[in-house]
Amino acid sequence: MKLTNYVNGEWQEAVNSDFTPVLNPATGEQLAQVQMSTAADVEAAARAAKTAQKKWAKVPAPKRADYLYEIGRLMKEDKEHLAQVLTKEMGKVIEEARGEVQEGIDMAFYMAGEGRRMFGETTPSELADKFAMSVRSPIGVVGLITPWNFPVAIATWKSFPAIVAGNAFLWKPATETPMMAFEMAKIFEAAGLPPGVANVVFGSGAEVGTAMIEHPDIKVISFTGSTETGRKVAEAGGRNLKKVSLEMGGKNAVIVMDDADLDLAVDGILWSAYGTAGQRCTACSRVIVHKGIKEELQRRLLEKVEMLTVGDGLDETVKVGPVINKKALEKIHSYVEIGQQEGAKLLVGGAVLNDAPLDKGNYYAPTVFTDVLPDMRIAQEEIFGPVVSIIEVSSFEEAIGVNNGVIYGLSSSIYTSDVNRAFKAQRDLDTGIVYINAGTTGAEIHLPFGGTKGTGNGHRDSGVAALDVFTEWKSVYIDFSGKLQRAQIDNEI
Ligand code: UN1
Repeated sequence: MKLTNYVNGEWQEAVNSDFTPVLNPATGEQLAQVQMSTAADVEAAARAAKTAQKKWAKVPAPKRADYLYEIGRLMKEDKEHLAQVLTKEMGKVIEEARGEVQEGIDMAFYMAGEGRRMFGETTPSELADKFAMSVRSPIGVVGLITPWNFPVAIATWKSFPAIVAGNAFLWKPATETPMMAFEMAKIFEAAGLPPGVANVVFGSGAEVGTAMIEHPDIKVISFTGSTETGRKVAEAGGRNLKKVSLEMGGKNAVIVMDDADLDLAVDGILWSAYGTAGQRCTACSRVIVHKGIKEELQRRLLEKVEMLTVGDGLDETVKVGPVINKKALEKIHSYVEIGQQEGAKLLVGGAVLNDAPLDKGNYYAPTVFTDVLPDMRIAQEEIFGPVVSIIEVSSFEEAIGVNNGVIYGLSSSIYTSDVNRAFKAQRDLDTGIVYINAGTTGAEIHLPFGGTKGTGNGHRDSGVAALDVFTEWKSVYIDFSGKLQRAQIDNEI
């Protein structure tokens, strides 16, 4: 199968005809070939989007929302097929793939609801016989750059608010997961979205991403990916005076206090550390544990880690799928070596799994390090794989300090049965998402998603906050006095 761009409601070959193979990370098998577009394709898509957006902005928001209801319905109808493609292409286990598609469906219906809200504000004017209000207005053409780890959900967090708010978009999905974008584009087409409102351009970040950021008609760039790339996007975006919304890395921790329900904590750690083979921005990669229960927590955790089945995610009994590609496998292993050199103690895992039947895919053993110190590289840098570092602390305050002592700020979690500690923690943990008595993953689409410090730049995906990225405030004053009324001058009582 050859995946071509979707531009102006048509399936179009890119200007140059280079294709790159798409591989199944579980088997190494080639699934498809994807078009590697150029700046010329971005130009064509931006032109189509600009024309389409002018009309789209005039469609009333509740009508724009009707397309999202239809998109949601089609995704629901196609849920199992979408989940199967997702597992084959990205590797996450089928149960999680179904969950991710569900996240997209939820986003469709939630954002469709915004079509009938999209509240503005009315505000008293300082002048008599004058009415003041602020309304959300569409921005124009927006650019979406999405990662491979959540190829459906993250795309919906960005594209659905863009649609309902009256923008047209140009979407560059990750080169590792174009099939999901292709499936979504088919759904946009089937839902009858007017040509040019949704455009998908496949290709590399260096070529297509750069062209999008440099394009004068693309007013917003919403990016999810690494902090390193995000910084470059922000720099180029700044130069071009674009609004840039960034969601980047994480180094998320689960804190386990000495009054925690340990079995509950172990289940939360397992799910958030090894789900998606640790390849979530929200994945738990540090466990900060009170010294009083460290040995016991470690014992219970190890018992369960050793039972995790690793394999092809299409097998319903498998709990941990492959990682995305060989490069990721090498990166994960290099961190394990760094951890050992730094003096951390490897409790389990720490190896590439390549005995048959796993020899064709990219599998890494679920790994636990202990006796990790907070400033070691394995406790500071994002590994994006199934590797957990256990760090011992002696107090609640120390736990909070260790949690906050990284450059990232996406998600954090604390297990405690003390209600006072729980409330203090939700205030003092300096991440964009905090969980009490639950792991670090599992964000729901109607709440803002994003993080502080090196994770973001103040914007949020998802939730009603996403509308702030894709709309601009317009302040409207209606003077019904029939005479000149001067603000700041004619307002004495
Ligand atoms: C991501 O890791 O990039 O909260 C997104 C979660 C999911 C979304 C993760 N709902 O883990």
